[in-house]
Amino acid sequence: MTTPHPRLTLNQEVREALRDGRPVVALESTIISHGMPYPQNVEMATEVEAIVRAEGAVPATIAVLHGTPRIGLDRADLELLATDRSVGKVSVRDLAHVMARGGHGATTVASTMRLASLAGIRTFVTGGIGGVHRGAQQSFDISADLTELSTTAVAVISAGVKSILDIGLTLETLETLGVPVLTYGTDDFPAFYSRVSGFASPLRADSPEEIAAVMRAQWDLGLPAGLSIANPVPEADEIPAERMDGVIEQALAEMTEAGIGGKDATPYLLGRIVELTKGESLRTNIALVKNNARLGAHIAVNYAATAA
Ligand code: PSU
Ligand code: MN
Repeated sequence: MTTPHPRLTLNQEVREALRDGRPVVALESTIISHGMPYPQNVEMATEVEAIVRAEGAVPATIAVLHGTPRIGLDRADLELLATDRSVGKVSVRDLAHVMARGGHGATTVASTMRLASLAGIRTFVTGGIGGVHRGAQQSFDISADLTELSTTAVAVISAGVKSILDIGLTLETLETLGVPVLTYGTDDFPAFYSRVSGFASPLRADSPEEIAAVMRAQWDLGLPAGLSIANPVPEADEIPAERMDGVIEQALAEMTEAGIGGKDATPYLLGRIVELTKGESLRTNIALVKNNARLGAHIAVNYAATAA
């Protein structure tokens, strides 16, 4: 990667790391602006960057600021994303519009993947990916994260799929789209807050080296899809599925009652679940993102080492 894309601004640390072939880990910003309350959001973003660094990679948090897609942010940028209510939730369909208007945008998994790929970053850490919403048979609400995974060569490390979504239909859709779904260290596909979803993982990987080898083989073949790497939340931080089920049912019922849908659905549900669990879900969310940052950095280090 010698010529960064002309519409992107990379900070110096990220630019130099990519130039030298050193490991870089992309991080999204919707989780900061629309996924967690202040000040836990900015604390989480700062700590996750520190973990990535401690494990030997360079963090690149991604957002659109003043109309420019930025790869690698500083403390003031993170603070703005965490506090400024004018920061929109920007998925792939919204990218060009927020750029043309010179606005601020927090990028979702889908748009972060696309910008990371344009910058030459192949490893991306988040908390949870979007998927097929429950009731999608009627609403057609299927996250653009899934279509992006089918076309963009980035490995996305998450804690699986939340049961606010239809986990079975999400896995079926990922199969149709040709996206490898690998769970780290176990045969059970995880459900974000819980280590087990009741669904078997399509594929399994037992080391960061193995995951890096899958990435290399996938893209050496010219297969277009990214990878979904599911990393179960640590046992000490999980909320058992039985306990989350009732909370999620209640949040979904209230959302329907309030007539909320579309891009507001996921932020609404996450916020309501934090309230209903009296903050316990937020602690779990933060713990699993940090756990993913550790694994993601190890994957990026191993992937860089496989370069020819
Ligand atoms: N899941 C979380 N926290 C989040 C998101 C998902 O636990 O912040 C965000 C991610 O940015 C993801 C987006 O890409 O929600 C999916 O939104 P939608 O379902 O509208 O595609
Ligand atoms: Mn949606």
